[in-house]
Amino acid sequence: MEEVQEKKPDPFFREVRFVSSYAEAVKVPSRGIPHLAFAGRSNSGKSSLLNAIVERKSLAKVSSVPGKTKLLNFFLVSKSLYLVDLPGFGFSQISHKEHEQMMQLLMDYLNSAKDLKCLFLLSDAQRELPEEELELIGTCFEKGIKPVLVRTKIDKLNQSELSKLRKKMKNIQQLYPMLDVVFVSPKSGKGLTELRKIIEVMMKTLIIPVVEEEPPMPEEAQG
Ligand SMILES: Nc1nc2c(ncn2[C@@H]2O[C@H](COP(=O)(O)OP(=O)(O)O)[C@@H](O)[C@H]2O)c(=O)[nH]1
Ligand SMILES: [Mg+2]
Repeated sequence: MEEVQEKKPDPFFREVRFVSSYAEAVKVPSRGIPHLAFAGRSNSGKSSLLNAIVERKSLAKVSSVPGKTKLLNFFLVSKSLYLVDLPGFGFSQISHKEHEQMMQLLMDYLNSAKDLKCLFLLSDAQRELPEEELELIGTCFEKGIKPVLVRTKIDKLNQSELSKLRKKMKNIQQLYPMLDVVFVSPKSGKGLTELRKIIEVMMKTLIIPVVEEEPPMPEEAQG
């Protein structure tokens, strides 16, 4: 069934501003505000998707030059969450050294950021899903970070390619039953409502319940 594309403005996501960039994961401060990060190969569509979610044309830099962004870029949404545009990690067969460096930066971030709650792992729908992406999904589950597999540029597939992709993704979900898989195209708007919904639901589960404090002991009963 085709998804209905909503075009109405989203006030929550529209309240967004760039806050800062970090070249090292250990420098990222912990403020108790959840991080939702966008990872994936260079050119997989991270910046385009982030812009589409917040309904801005060029908040995150959309680059036609692969691998240009090498920093962790933080965008604060409605003072409630950070969307993090992560550096693309390239294909190891093309640029081995850079691939290793960017993978290391991503792993450092996964290991050190207490506030990182969700990783959107983007992968161009026209390509096979690399083994490394599957491993990353496993790593996220191990660390208690919610992974969401996002197949991008879905507008470039025809119906038969789409149904093949759906089957493949179902197989992956048999491997990881808790994995959300979303098909998106910032170009056509497909999948954006679904992604925002995932974020909304996750934000609700993240609200730490207020533990009712035990009433203080009366003075005479202490000690
Ligand atoms: N056709 C199509 N092109 C896209 C889509 N998303 C991104 N692109 C293009 O893919 C290229 C890389 O996108 P970008 O967002 O910079 O990828 P990043 O390197 O992962 O941040 C750009 O030329 C985008 O215009 C999409 O959904 N459909
Ligand atoms: Mg980018």
